[in-house]
Amino acid sequence: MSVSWALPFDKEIRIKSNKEIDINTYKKIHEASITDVKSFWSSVATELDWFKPWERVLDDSNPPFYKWFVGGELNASYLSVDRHARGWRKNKVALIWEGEPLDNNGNPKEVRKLTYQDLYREVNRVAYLMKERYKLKKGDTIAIYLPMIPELPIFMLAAARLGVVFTVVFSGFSSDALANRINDAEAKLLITADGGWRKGKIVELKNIADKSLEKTPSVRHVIVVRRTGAKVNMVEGRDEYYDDVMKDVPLNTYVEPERVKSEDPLYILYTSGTTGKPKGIVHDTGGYMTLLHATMKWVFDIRDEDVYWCTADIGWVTGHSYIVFGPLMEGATEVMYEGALDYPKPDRWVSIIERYGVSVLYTSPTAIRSFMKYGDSWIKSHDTSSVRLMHSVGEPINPEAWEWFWKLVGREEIPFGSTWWMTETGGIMISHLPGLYLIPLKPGTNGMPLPGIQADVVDDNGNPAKPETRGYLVIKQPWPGMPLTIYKDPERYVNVYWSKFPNMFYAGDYAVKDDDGYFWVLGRADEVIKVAGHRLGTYELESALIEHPAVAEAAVIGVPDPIKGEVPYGFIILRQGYSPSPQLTQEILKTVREKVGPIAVIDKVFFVGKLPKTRSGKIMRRVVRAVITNSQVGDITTLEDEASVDEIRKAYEEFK
Ligand code: 6R9
Repeated sequence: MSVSWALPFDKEIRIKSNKEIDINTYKKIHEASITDVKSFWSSVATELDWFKPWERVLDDSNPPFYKWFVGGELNASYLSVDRHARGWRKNKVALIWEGEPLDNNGNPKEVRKLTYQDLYREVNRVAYLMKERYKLKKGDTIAIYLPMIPELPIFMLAAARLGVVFTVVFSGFSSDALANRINDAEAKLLITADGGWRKGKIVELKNIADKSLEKTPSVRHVIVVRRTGAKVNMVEGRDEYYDDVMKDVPLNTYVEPERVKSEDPLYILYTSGTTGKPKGIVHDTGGYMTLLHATMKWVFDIRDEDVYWCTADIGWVTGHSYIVFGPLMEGATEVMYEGALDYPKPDRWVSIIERYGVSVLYTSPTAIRSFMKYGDSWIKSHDTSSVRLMHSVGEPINPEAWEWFWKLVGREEIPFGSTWWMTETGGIMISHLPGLYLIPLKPGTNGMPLPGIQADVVDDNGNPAKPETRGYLVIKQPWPGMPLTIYKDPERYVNVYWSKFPNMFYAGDYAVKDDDGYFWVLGRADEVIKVAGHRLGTYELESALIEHPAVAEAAVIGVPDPIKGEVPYGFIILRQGYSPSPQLTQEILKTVREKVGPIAVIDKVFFVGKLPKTRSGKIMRRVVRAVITNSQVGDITTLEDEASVDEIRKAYEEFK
């Protein structure tokens, strides 16, 4: 658990809003919404454009494999593109994209603006390509490993158009991570690029992908988008450049959107858990799109005149839901960027706000804390007055960072929340709802569960936890946007999420409800860590560590960090014949980078002779963590050898 601050439960901030209501009124509205979630969500879903209406709102005959809007047919690509391109939003800008290399004045050298008509054209052409050239059909899977360029959402939307299930792999993951995902998903096509720009360097995606492709027999074709112009290896008969294959596809190509069933999968997104390899979370179409529609309205209050910007990467769920499907379904104008928020200078992000007049901003606590570190002047030198609403996501936000940001960018007058949700929930679950009803703000809180979402904090026995007491976050009724399953592993889906407490979805987070009923998510209760908002499993990092020939055993824990929220520390037992050295540390870290990817940076490595273990041999990471964070070690009666605790303490003291 990464939170070390005292929660300011009593601090209440009221802002001017015609949606303002007091917390008790909200509670009554919420209570009413969850007495009958089926009719509640059914009324929301009617706002979507269905090809065929559903026959049953919820099929709950086989819990926890719930199916929403059964019998209904729709298409996520049609909802996101066709409706706007064929109506009055035809010439409205959907996507404003800027690339990374910026000039000396901090202006982008490349900006692309795609209207809904442009998007429609490209999505149709790519769908045609997938269907006719690569013979993909509904139910096939593909993998996408692209930088943050417009082709990324275009390929996702084109796949959705055909009912082809896609899995996007974040461009910070390694060849091994990519290969594992491709193999689990049995992807037939891989879309990648000759590279992408990040902080002045080229991320060589095709070169990385080449290594994966040595062990991914399912992939028959690779499409390579030219982005950097770098020369890459092209395998005859397998690899083709995007611009080459698109040459023959006419501009007026139309591919009829597949009428997919509501419960048909839209995508698979791999995410880390406590143990084992990453889990392929499968999202449906009808429920997922319904939740996105609701949250775009309620949480972001999205309007046609807005310029919306979510600063996440599409490789994570936040980008899937709130860069691709959510905002486009609502016909919004949004900003997308390649590179980093603070490169070449710490004001890149504020200059983006200024340049495009961003009005709705969705960003992360890590970003906010790093802006805070750079200092106010970078922000003050730009005009951010267009921002009228903002939220953060990915990790808890500490009240200091919240207040600083709210004063400086929020002018102490606009709604600013911290939306809680996760890959598994598909969309936002706990939040402030400035577009619907606005309860008073509190710095650092997540707010209240959305209407139709029955979230709660429970104790070890699954009973509601007392107010202001730490418990586990659960969701007590099915919701649209919930996973269909874990890909090819339904049993694991039941075990991980539905077995800790009967009939409740266990999120894996610690949380507190305050006396007013506000939720405060504190951090993970399991072995998942959030490094700069990126979700990593300690198990994956440990597996990568022990790949190095010098490493006999390894334990990784998340340690609080003032900017990134958490950073991983690694504790290593070396094999006989090896001794600690800075060079060995570097080598070991390189192995982790190769196995997991450049995002997996282990902050510190400690060499120890013993690790705290249970008598059955399980490493007790919580004991390691307690020593490092100087907190109560707790019950260590199951510990096999108490000297291991001193070992950790000693190694850490020496480092300090
Ligand atoms: C959307 C996303 C999920 C985990 C989740 C929790 C943490 C996300 C948060 C938050 C406190 C918030 N988390 N938002 N904690 N306040 N507003 O991040 O999905 O990558 O699957 O991570 O992130 O710990 O369990 P994902």
